[in-house]
Amino acid sequence: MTTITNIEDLRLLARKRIPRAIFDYADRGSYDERTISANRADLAALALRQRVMVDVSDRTTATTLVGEDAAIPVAIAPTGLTGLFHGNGEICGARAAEAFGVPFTLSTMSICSIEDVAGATTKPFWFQLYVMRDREFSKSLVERAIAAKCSALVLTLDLQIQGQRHRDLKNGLAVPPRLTLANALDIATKPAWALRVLMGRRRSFGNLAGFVSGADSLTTLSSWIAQQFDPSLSWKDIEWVRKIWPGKLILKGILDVGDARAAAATGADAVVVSNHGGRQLDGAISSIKALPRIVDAIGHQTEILFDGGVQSGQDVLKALALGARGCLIGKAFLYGLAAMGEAGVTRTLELLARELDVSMALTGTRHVREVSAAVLDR
Ligand code: HOC
Repeated sequence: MTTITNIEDLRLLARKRIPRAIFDYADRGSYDERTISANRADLAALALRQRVMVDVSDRTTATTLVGEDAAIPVAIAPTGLTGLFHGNGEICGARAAEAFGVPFTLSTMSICSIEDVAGATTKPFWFQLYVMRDREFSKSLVERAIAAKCSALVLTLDLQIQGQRHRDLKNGLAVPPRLTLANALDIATKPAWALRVLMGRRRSFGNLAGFVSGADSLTTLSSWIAQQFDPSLSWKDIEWVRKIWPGKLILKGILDVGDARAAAATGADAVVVSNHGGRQLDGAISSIKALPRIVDAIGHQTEILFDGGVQSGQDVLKALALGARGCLIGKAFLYGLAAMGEAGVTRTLELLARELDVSMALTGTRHVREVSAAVLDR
């Protein structure tokens, strides 16, 4: 087997090991995928500043994210359908994150439920909420997160309706996966995946069991989202969330300075600068381009996390240089998971940690909390 030296190696392995429809769900974005490309290109365009003759023998990548210890400034992002990438995928992700010492976020649209993940881990994880039209159901999800002792609620703001993902439509992506002739032929070449996922107990949305008929046999995911997700969500709803959730609140999906100010005014503990990994408004600016503006506007009052195109420790360093406290990883997490299960998620985290540590040393940085714009050559 090829030696895995970077996230791209995990991505290529993932592509070989899981059905194309599932891989594409993670790998691709909405419409013409301009934003997904911009996320990567704008990160790549930032140059690092090489420094020499600085004693970097004593270094640390450790930090805190919303007050929680993190071995590296990274948290696992909420990703839908994670349990289809590997059997019990959310449990694998949460366990790997726990052992490595970084936060794990469980999506509302997960395959393993809140209770499944809580039962398989010992440290609190973060829960991501999509607000549904049925507010009582949304409230019940929050109550379940409280009962499971989740330590933060990540409220996603940028998916009131779904940006069209051409590839998912063309692939006929459904949950649980549908056995069309094309899918069956594809799956036949991935017997290990089929054994783990299709033969396993968890193949549909764990958190939604019993919620709506149709959630178990969706024609298209986007039509189901259109029926269920609440497009009327607005800033006044944050007060409602505050009433039902007593813990730390993280608002995800901020790209605009005006929105950032409104988010900070809610008193949220953190915001995530994000364009949903290029999966929502195609043509929106890259997250890294938005980051400095948002840091300027609200960095003095709110912790700022970053999400969008992070595929290496150098990307993490660049986001920190522009004012982020830490980064969320979605695709890099799913590639590791799909490639090698829990060990693959650990590998993703190890790769990011090692690259971050080496890049810190070569930019003359000892402590991750000391990273500033000075590590960039501008
Ligand atoms: C119905 C499953 O954040 C994404 C996710 C989840 C959206 C719901 C998908 O795909 O961007």
